[in-house]
Amino acid sequence: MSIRQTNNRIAFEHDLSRLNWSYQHPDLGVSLVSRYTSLHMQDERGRFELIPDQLSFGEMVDHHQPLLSDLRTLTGTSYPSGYKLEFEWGFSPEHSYVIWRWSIQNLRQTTAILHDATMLRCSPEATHPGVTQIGSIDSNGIGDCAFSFPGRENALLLFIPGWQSWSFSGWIRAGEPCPSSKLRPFIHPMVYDRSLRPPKSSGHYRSEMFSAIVDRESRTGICFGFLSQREAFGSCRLIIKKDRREISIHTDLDDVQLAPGESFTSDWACVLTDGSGLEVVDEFVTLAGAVNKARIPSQAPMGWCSWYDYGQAISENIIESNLLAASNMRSQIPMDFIQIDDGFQSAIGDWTTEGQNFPSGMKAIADKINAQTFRAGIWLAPFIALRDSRVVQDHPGWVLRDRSGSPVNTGLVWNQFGRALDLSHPGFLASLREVISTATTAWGFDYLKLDFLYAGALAGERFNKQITRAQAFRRGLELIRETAAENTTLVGCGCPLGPGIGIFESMRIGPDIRPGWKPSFSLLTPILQNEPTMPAAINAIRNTIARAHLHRNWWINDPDCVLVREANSQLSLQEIQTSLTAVGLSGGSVVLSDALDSLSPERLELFAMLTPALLGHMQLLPLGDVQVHPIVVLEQQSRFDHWWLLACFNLGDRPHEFNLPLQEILSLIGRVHIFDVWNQRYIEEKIGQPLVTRVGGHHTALFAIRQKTNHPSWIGDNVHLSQGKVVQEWQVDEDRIYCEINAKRTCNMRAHLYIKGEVSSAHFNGSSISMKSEQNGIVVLELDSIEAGLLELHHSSVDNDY
Ligand code: 9PG
Repeated sequence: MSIRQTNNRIAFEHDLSRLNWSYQHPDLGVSLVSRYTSLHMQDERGRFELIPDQLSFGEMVDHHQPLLSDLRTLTGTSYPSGYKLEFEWGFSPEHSYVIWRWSIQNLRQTTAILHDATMLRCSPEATHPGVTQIGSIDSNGIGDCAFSFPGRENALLLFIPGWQSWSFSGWIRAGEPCPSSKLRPFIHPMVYDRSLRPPKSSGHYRSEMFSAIVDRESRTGICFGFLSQREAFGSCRLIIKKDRREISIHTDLDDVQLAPGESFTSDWACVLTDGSGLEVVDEFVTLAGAVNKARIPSQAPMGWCSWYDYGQAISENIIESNLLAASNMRSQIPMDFIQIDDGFQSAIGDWTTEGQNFPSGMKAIADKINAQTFRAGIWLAPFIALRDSRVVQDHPGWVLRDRSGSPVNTGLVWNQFGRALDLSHPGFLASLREVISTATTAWGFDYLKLDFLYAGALAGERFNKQITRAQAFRRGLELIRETAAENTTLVGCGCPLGPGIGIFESMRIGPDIRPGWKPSFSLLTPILQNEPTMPAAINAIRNTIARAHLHRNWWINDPDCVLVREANSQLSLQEIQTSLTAVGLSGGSVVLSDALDSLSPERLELFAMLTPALLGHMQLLPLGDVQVHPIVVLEQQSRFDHWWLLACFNLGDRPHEFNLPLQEILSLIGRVHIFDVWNQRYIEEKIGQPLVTRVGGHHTALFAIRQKTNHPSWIGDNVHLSQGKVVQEWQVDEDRIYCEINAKRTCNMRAHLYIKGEVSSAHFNGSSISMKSEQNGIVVLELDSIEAGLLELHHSSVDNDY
């Protein structure tokens, strides 16, 4: 007996006699057969694995889901051993995914404890040895469980999304280990859920929330895992070896208590396959964004942050002098907010008592920032505290502890071990509300950078034993969201990603930047070079590329600040350009964190090229070594123009030669205009032969690429990273070009245009300007101190074909 649903891509089938289900995408050669969800749990009879026995299915129901696609849902119910287990499956008649979740109700007279659940298991092994099974399952059904996926082992890429903002994220070649931190007690509690570092055995992987596998030859991809992390934290396990391919999905139930009559419902899990290569992840995160009602403002935040030049050594005077500088340079460097970072508070944990370096108080400084018409931003780390803070001294009961009563390990923070706070404790929740309303209502800040949030999601013995840590964490975030006004921008940082969707307008998606390429910490520096999550330009850039797909699906990505200063920095100009390319092509928030009065006009211009943020986000291409030499593309479009930004990042230490098959990447024919942005240099290429470019270690080549025709064309400029967004209107007659320009700031513009005929006159806002002709029909024009205006060019037409 079976229940089978199909659409023109996939088949989804329940095998009732064998008690397993299968998902197949025959055209792509993907198939998986899994057993049903089972739970590890315990009651007064001991520990056991609860497995559904006979499933009785309900009717199929069609649901109109405005955010997802229309879904056909099916439920199945089972009553093993005094519990009600219910499954719900959603099948999309149009798309190639299925979703499912489960719930358990305790029909017995005693409290049960839930340890974990396995929601997908495609391996033939039955269960954990030594665990009693309750329920019944045909062992043949388990033997059928399997996962088949096309592709040779060394053509497969696996996606690791990473646990929280600072955790490593990236595409790994199957067989290669996932980069991991060596600093066990100091870093692991921060960046790995339950401090679990990536498995060491070759071919084994663990991934938080979701994962993906892509065969770079056939472009077949599968993405699987959870669409939300509100009820429980989940993870995926993968085994990819020559002779063995397995995937599984697990739910961490935190030993939560299930009282008689009570029930628990899981988050939705999902399996999705398609043939779009690495973009299979985009499709998955789009679904997750919809399920969680992501909050996505139309504009990416733009501003200044005190942290990366001053650290904790800030004061009222420092903030005021930077405010003044920001205000004075506003027409050249547009910014929306001034954000005060760590250092204003009397202690980590005591947020409402200002330190001595802010004698006028936080309301006064917020008022001053607002008076200059900037939004006022402030940093808070509301889920963590240091041992000597008043909050820890006065409320030891709010500190999250392990079974032995010791505070749980938060990792090494500010050179000591911190204290995590219990988000299920009513006393703490009341104080949390107070902290948020003080910062927003009493002081007047409307941009909150909320940091070290992972501390609220650490495993421990909570006050309320009937909710999972994911539920406690999510409710804590919801309380913050409700307390802050609707128009307050919340930026998450150090935050487990899944629960933040639908709460934060913006989220840090990588480790901290630092004014140096690699991690550094006094004498330990030599052994920290490959630490993947410590502050370093390379670590911030790597995650910004790897997590680009989250942008505008889950929130506005915060790729962390940019540092362009010459003094007090070890970053070379080329390293800064690499960082600017990553931040710019992420489309995310654009935040400067240098002492503003220390910056040269040239360096300010570099930063200004990122304002306003680009629309869209870069897409990583499955070419070459995606870890060390990632190649990304971002398509740009306007009413009258269509072009691509293509960046070749060399994150390695040695020069690298990139071979770009442009025809394949951009599907263009004939000749193309290529503009080398960082060298402001024109290149013309005939499509067909690959573009070969040698890029130094830590450098990036950024190209703007357009199809070449006889028509005049904008080629590139020094004003905006997009290489064309300054052009608001573009009209071409037989012998005239009208071009409306808006730089959205005052600047000295240097633009490259392609004009086949000779330019006889050029005017900007009615005044004659001079232009320089170069080879290949390229003309260069320079306009000093402009913001917006009309550029009018007369030229001899060579061909009459436009
Ligand atoms: C303020 C900073 C900045 C920065 C955040 C966060 O000790 N530590 O392990 C540690 C880790 C991260 C960190 C600071 C300290 O950075 O990402 O932007 O706000 O806090 O303290």
